[in-house]
Amino acid sequence: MKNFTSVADVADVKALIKSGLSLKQNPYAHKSLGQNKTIGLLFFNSSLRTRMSTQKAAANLGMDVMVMNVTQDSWQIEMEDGVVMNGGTAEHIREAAAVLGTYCEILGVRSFPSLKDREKDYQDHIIRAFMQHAGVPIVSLESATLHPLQSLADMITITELKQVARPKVVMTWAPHVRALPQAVPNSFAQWMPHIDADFTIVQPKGFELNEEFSNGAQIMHDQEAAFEGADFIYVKNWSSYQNYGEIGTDQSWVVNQDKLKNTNAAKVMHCLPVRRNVVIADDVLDSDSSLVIQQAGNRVYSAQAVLKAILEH
Ligand code: SN0
Repeated sequence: MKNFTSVADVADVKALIKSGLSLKQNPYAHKSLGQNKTIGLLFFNSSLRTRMSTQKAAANLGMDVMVMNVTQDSWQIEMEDGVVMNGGTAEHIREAAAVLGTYCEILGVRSFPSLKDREKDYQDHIIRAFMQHAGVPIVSLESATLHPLQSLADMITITELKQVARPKVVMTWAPHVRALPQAVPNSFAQWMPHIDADFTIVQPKGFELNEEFSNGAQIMHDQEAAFEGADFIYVKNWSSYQNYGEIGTDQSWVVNQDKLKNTNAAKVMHCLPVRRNVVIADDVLDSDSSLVIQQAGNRVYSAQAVLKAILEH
């Protein structure tokens, strides 16, 4: 694998999932693979799981890790080409990315969308600029439109814990108090057709995802009907794609224990961070129905499978 920015970068998704599950059994089996290699992790936005799990994954492979919170610790980086840099930005992405490429064998980049300018966000400008100018493999640590390390961890989790050969997986929208990216649901929808599952997305009218990503899923608007017989329920808020960045707060979509009654003892997933009793109720998060901790634990093996594949390239 050269870069890891979407499912399209993966030649064999099932093999990568298998690699993640095998690394979970034997995390230190490839300790010399990353020897004398460095990964740089650049955060334009907050992170807990992605930052720590990717560091751990790199360490398991024997790599050195450097981390920077770009917006706090570095110079303000200019992203536009051809501008006169007489404003707040001190350094251009052309230099910044190229320099970091001389220090690191792999670079990871996290950058969220503005949720104001849809066209610009969906160009995924920051990660593309790094791919263009760094000269080393780029791993998405969540871009404006996709979060592939999360989705791979989700595929690993479903494959690991499914009780039937072809589970029913339902991704449901849930309310939130802030405008959140579509990256996690776009990405989950993009990966789901690559595993054995029946996949439904349910959301209120006006919160349908970009069809480029949701293509192939069954689309519904009635949460109760969608949950019937579900084996896995993936809960996530996202702001509107159509009415770009609009927040949805409809409380009737909060996922609680009562809503699981007609499911096939569904396990509930969420990428975290989750706002309790805004998105998912305590009675789910504090019960055996919740997989969120196991799911987050698998982030290590998702990142490790990806780094291993890049190092072996
Ligand atoms: C991000 C998102 O894409 O939804 C990161 C998820 C991995 N989530 C948030 O920004 C949550 C922020 C909040 O205030 O709850």
